[in-house]
Amino acid sequence: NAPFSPEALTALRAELASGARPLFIDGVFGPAAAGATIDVIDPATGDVFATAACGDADDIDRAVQAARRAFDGGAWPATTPAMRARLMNRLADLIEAHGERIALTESLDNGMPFMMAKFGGVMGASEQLRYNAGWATKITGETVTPSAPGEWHAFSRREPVGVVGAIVPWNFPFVMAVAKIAPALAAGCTVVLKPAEQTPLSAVILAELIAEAGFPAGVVNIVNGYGQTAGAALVDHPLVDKITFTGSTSVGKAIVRAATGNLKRVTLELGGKSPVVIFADADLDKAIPAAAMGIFGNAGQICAAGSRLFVHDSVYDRVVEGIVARAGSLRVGNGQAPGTEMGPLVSQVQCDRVMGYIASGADEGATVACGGQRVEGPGYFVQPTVLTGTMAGMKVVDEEIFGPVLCVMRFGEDDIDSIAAAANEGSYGLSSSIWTRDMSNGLRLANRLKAGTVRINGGGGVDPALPLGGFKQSGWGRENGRAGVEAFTELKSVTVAL
Ligand code: TXE
Repeated sequence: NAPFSPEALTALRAELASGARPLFIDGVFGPAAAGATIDVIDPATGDVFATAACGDADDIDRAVQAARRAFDGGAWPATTPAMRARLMNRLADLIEAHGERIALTESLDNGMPFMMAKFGGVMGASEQLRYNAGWATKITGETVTPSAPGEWHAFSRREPVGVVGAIVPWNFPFVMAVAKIAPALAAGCTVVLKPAEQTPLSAVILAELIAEAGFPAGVVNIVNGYGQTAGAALVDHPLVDKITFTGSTSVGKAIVRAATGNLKRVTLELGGKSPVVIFADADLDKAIPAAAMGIFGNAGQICAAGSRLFVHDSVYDRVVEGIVARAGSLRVGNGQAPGTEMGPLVSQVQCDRVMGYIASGADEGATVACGGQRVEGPGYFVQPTVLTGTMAGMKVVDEEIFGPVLCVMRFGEDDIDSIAAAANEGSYGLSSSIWTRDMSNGLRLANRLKAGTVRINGGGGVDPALPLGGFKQSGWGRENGRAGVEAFTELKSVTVAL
C-alpha cells in the first residue's frame, strides 16, 4: 500500500465535507428533487465524513427520461461508433489522470487499501473503457442464406438494446460502474447508473469526468440512492429496456420478478462460494499465498473469492499452517495507511453478518484455526479467519459469507469425479481455482466444474477480454469479452426477396 501525497488526502477530505455530492441527470449536477441526502460512513472509523444526494423514484424518472431522449432522437444515435470509441478513450485518459483522487475516494468510502483502489479500481476501469472502445467499431451481424425457396439477400444486424439501468454494489464501486457503462456505450446504449448507497462517492467523480470528456447530455446519468427506492424504481420503469445488476442473489431474483413488467432484458452477476482445489503435486509456494489472498483480499468482499478450500491429505497440514501464518502476518488497518494489506468490512451490517457466520460455524462444529474475532477499536474490522473441520451442510460452507473467512476441507484420493462433485455442491457457480502440476488432471477437473471461471495455477484478476459470470444461482448471462458487449444489443434479421 504505497504512499500518496498527504496533502491530497487532506484536500479531498475538506472537499467531501464541504457539501453533498450531487446527482448527475441530463448533463446537469444537482440535488435530489426531495432534497434528501445519504450520510457516508468511513468504515475504518464508523464516522460520517461526507454526504451524497439521495435520489428516489422522481429522480430516477427524470434520469430515465433523459436517457430515453438521448437514445431515441438526441445526439447519441448521431454519434458514429468511431466517435463513441474516441469519447470512451478520452474518459479512460481522464480517469488515469485523476487516478489518485478516485482511488483515495474509493479507499475512504469502501475501506479498501489505496493500492487496491488504484490498481484494481482505477486502472481496471480505464482498461474496461479501452477494451470496450475497441468493440464500438466492430459490432457486426452476418449474411445468411435462408432455407426458404427463392432468391434472397438476408442478413442479421446488432442494434443497441436501448436505455440501460445499471445497478452496482459497494465492494468495487468504481470499476463495477465503469464495467457496466463501458460495453453499454460501445453498443450505442444510454445509461442510468444507480451506485450502492454505502459507497456513493466515486461515481460522482465518474460523472464529472464523463461531462469533461464531452459525452452528450443524457447519455450517462448517475443517481445515488437506496436500493428499495431508487433501485426498485429503475427496475420498474417502463422506459428502461435492460437491467444489468451486480449484487446479492436475493435482490437478483427480485429484479427478475420486477423486470417482467415490460420484459426487460436482464443480466445478473450474483454471489459465489468459489472452490479452490490444491492437489498433492501443487507448487505450494505459489498456491498457499494465492489461496490466502484469494479470501483475505478486499477483506473477502469479492464475488469470486475462493471461500471453500479443498486440500489433498498429504499436503493439508502444510497448506493450513501456511495460510494461518499468512493471516497472522497480514497488515490489517485503515486503507489509507501505508502498508495496509486488508481494510475493514464496508459497514456495520456486513460486519455483524460476517461475525454471525463465524459464530454459526463454531456452533456447527468447525474449528477456528485462526482469527474469528473483531479487531478491537473503532471501525468494522474482522480478523482474517480460517475454519477447519468444515463440511457441506454447514451454513459457513453453503452460504456466501462475503468476509475474510476461509472454510477448509480435505480429500484423500485424486479421484477427479468425487473432487468435482464436492466442489460443485451448493447453489453457486461463479469461479474456481485448481493448483496442480499435472495439467491433464487440472483440465479434467476444469471440464467438470460448474463455474463461469476456472483458474489453473493462479493467473490474473478480472480481465475485460474474458467472459465473467455464473453458472447456477451465480447469475444470468456474461459480462466482459464479446459476449459482454453483445449483451447490450438486440439481434435483428433483415430479408430482401430479390
Ligand atoms: O446487497 P444488495 P447487500 C452479496 C454478499 C453480501 C450480500 C448483501 O453476500 O453479503 O450480497 O449485500 C441495490 N431493487 N453481495 O445487501 O442489496 C443496492 O442499492 C433494485 C455480492 O449490500 O444486493 C445496491 O446498489 N436494486 C455481490 C445493489 O443492489 C436494489 C456484491 C447491491 O445490493 C434493490 C454485493 C431492489 N429491490 C453483495 N435492493 C457480488 N456479486 O459481488 C438493493 N438494491
